[in-house]
Amino acid sequence: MFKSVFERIKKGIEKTKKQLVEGFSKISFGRKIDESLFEDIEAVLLKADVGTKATQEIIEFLRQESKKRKITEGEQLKELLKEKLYDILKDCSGSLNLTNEKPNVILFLGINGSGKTTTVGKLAYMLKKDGYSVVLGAADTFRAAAIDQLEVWANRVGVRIVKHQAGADPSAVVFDTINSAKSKGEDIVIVDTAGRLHTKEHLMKELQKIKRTIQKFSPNQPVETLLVLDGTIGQNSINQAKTFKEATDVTGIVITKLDGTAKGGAIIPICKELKIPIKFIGVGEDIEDLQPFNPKEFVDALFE
Ligand SMILES: Nc1nc2c(ncn2[C@@H]2O[C@H](COP(=O)(O)OP(=O)(O)OP(=O)(O)O)[C@@H](O)[C@H]2O)c(=O)[nH]1
Ligand SMILES: [Mg+2]
Repeated sequence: MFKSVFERIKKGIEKTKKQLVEGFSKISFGRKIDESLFEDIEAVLLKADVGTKATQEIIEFLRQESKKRKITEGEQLKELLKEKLYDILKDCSGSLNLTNEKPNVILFLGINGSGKTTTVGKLAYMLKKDGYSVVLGAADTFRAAAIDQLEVWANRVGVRIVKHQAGADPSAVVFDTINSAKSKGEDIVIVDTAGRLHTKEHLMKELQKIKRTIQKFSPNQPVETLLVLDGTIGQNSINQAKTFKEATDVTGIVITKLDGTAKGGAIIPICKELKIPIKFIGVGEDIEDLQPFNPKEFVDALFE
């Protein structure tokens, strides 16, 4: 039995939902709106890692709007809250930039363990299902195990992989991958990279070299560059993301592991502060547990 997309998201963010809903269920909404109700909601939002700035904005909105709309019942505040969360998140989504040029190149970035390789595998599966021919580039040459891990995904999904020895130049792998995809007329190249914890200068140099390599093939095209952030660290991922953003143009964000965290509320400050579209969310370790980020479904799932 296949679960529907909605079921998957709902399941995926169960812990976040629990954090919010449990908190809300402790608050008795069945009372008239008063100051203590706002305080209770505020506490719940902070606990879900929505962050102080966004939480204040949300509470302020609830206060003013409830007055303006002459809302007096606690239950009605819940609808207002949903409205506000959706309003914030609706500008944060975006879809994959795919052009007619072959191959399209999607570059993955992110620190160790954020979920890059897993997401590369899931995305390859999704795109293959959509009818694209996909090839993976094993540009995480830092460890042999990283190449093996990507190869396992390639076999699982049933797509080609281009790899070099461990220790090879990542840009050389990228070059060979695109080159071979081009000669075979394949649609999409997805590049996995190493989790980078070196200096910022090192990061910048390496990424720029990889990007130059990609742009040799399509000079006028921005490279779809997806930054993978670990959802379990909540707002702490924001500074990490800023470092990558300074190093290179990031065109989209993937937030992983939303199934394993009560900090899913961080998606709000991530969206507000980084102003980079969130393109996908990871909601589990299965091959199908990657979903396009849909703000409406996300907010609905939080309150289901
Ligand atoms: N629960 C859950 N686990 C995930 C998700 N995405 C990735 N993981 C797990 O996170 C761990 C790290 O994932 P990787 O894909 O290896 O991360 P990486 O960024 O490639 O790591 P490095 O190659 O070491 O930099 C693995 O155990 C994955 O199964 C997700 O959406 N949900
Ligand atoms: Mg990896």
